[in-house]
Amino acid sequence: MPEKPRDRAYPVQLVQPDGRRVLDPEYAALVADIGTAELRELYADLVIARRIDSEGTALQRQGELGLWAPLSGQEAAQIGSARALRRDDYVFCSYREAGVAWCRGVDPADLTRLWRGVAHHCWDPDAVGMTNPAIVVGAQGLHATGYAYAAHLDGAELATVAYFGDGATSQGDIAEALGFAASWAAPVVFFCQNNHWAISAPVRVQSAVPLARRAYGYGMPGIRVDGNDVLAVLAVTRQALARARSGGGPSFIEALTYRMGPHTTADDPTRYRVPAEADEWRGRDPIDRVRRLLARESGWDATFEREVGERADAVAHRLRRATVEMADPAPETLFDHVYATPHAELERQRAAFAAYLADEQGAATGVRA
Ligand SMILES: Cc1ncc(C[n+]2csc(CCOP(=O)(O)OP(=O)(O)O)c2C)c(N)n1
Ligand SMILES: [Mg+2]
Repeated sequence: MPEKPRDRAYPVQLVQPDGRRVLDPEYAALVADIGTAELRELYADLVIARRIDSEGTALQRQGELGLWAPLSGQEAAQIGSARALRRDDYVFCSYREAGVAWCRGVDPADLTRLWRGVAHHCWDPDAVGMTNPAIVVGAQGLHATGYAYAAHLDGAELATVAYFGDGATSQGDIAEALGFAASWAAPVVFFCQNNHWAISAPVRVQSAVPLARRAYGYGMPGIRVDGNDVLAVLAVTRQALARARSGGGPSFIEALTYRMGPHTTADDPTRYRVPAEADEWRGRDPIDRVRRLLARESGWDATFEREVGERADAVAHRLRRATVEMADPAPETLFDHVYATPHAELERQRAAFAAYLADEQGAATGVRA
């Protein structure tokens, strides 16, 4: 059995919202190498993640994307966990992890292809060790577990991370992944971003106990962390990854955070939540927190702030330009890459679709085939 995690009354936190450090020798030791220079880089990552997000949202509002799933508010959960990873680790994500993608080295020009509807994918997963956005809630937990277990059999010292939300914990796929991973000691970290909402369903209807506590029932440690504290998230993720890579099996991390924006650009959160909730979380903003910490520890100046802003703008510019210049694919290519090998039914559907398109064109031009 895994060690029963110490039942902490509060989530792990290393920096308070006002930028003061929290005395926690156990977890501070895990990020002892993060000095001012490294903290500045984490700050830049947080700002860039938010900038990617605001650009994605703007592009959707301007009609350039069909959909965008905003991450605003969740930057520290994504950056802190992703910066704990090694190159050969593998990320299995949901649809909201553009900040993780940034850390994995996904070209900003590749981030929107799927959301623009011009391809079935955004980037080459093996080039960056991260899967493409997955819409089927929770499915990636199984993929992360299978990959991790296979790597374990191969003797590879790597770990996988499954990113999913609070709502996904109610999915059978996540339950199956947790059970299998624990029983077979698969080196996977289950990283749950508890942003308190699953579209319009509040987290309280997903579980009667803190989500992390459920991990123990599956046979793995579960830990709650302040998901808006990038250093705390880095610390707990490093701990879980080290455990996974050294044969200690899976862990469950519940990062407490908040989705500041809508579920997706197709959602209107004013219909199901009160503004006071977001106001409260604004006071725990993950970027303000690191800015205050840097200011307290003489790591902040106007030049640095300007440079980070310029870096973020350059990323956003690349993302925007690539998006608006993406060519529309030929409609028949919709059928490509759906199956590994062609088959007769697929060909029949492709031919029927081609005939339909020809008919549509004929109707538009007045020339019927
Ligand atoms: C299997 C499945 N069921 C339902 C949906 C519709 N759906 C999309 S996102 C979502 C809520 C997920 O909430 P959560 O896991 O908390 O993640 P968050 O969106 O908050 O990041 C639902 C129900 C889906 N995409 N897949
Ligand atoms: Mg959620």
